[in-house]
Amino acid sequence: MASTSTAYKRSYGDRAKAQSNPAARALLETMERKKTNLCVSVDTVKPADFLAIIDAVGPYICLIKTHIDILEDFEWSIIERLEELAKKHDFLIFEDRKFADIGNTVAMQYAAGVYKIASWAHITNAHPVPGPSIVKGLSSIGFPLQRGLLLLAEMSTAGALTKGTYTEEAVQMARVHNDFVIGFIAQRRMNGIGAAPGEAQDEDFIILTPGVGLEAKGDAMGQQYRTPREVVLESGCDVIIVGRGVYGKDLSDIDGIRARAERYRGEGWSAYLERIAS
Ligand code: 6AU
Repeated sequence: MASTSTAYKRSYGDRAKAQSNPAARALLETMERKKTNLCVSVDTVKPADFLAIIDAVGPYICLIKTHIDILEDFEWSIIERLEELAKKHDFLIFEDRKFADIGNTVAMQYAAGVYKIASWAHITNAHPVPGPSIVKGLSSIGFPLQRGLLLLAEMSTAGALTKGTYTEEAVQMARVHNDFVIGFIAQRRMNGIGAAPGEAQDEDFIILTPGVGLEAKGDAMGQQYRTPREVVLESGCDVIIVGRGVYGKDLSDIDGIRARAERYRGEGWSAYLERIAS
C-alpha cells in the first residue's frame, strides 16, 4: 500500500537527526553539509584509475561506491589510500558486495577473506533472497562496528525479478531489523510498503538508486537509465548512483570526469531542492 510517511519531503539534515544508525546519520549529514546526493560508482579494473577517479570526483559526492573484487592486483594499500581520500574529501564508502548467502557464510565474507569489507566500508548491501538470516549474519559483524546495510528491494535491469511481494517482503525484513538496515537499493520510495494502515507512518528508509544517466537510456546488457530528476523528484529516491555516466569511456580524461560529476551533482541537488520545496 502507499506510504503515509512524508519523511522524504524533509531536508537530509533534518532526517539525519532522527536516524539511530550511525552510518545512516553520517550519510545524511554529509549530504546536507556538502550539498550533494551523488554517489559515484567506480567500476574500474586498474587501481591507479580507481584512485585517480575517486580523487577527482571526491568534492562532488557524498558516497563512493566500490566493487572491490573488480580491481586487478589488489593490495591493502589501496584500502588505505581510499580511506585517506574519504577523509580528504569528506565522503563515506559503500562496498557494493551484494551478499546473497546464509547468515553464517556472509558473516565470514563480510569480516574476513582478502577484503575484510566490514573494516573499511561504512555501508554494504545484500539480496534479501535468503530471508532474515542474511541480515542477522551481517549484523553480527557490522552492527558493533556502526555499519549500515542496504537491502536490494528492486533492481534497475530489464526483466528483474525484484518486484511485487518480493519487494514488499524485503521492506518487512528491513522493518524488523531497522537498527542495522538503513535503507534500500530501489527505484522508488519504499516507506510504508506492505505495512498495515496506520503503521510505519514515521519510517524513513534511505533510498539509493542506480540506473541513472543523462545521455543514454540503457546499455547492451539490460541496464536501464533514468534522469536524476525522474529519480529524485518523481520517484522520491535519496541518492543517485552514477557509474559510466560520470567516468565515461576515457578513464584518463580526468577533467571530463570531474565536469560530469559536477553536472550530476547539480542535477541531483536541484531535483532535491524542488522536492523539499513542494
Ligand atoms: O551507472 P552504471 O550503469 O555504469 O553502473 C551502475 C552501478 C553498477 C551496478 O553494479 C550497480 O550500480 N547496480 C546496483 C547496485 C548499486 O546495487 C543495483 C542495480 O539494480 N543496478 C545497478 O546498476 O556498479
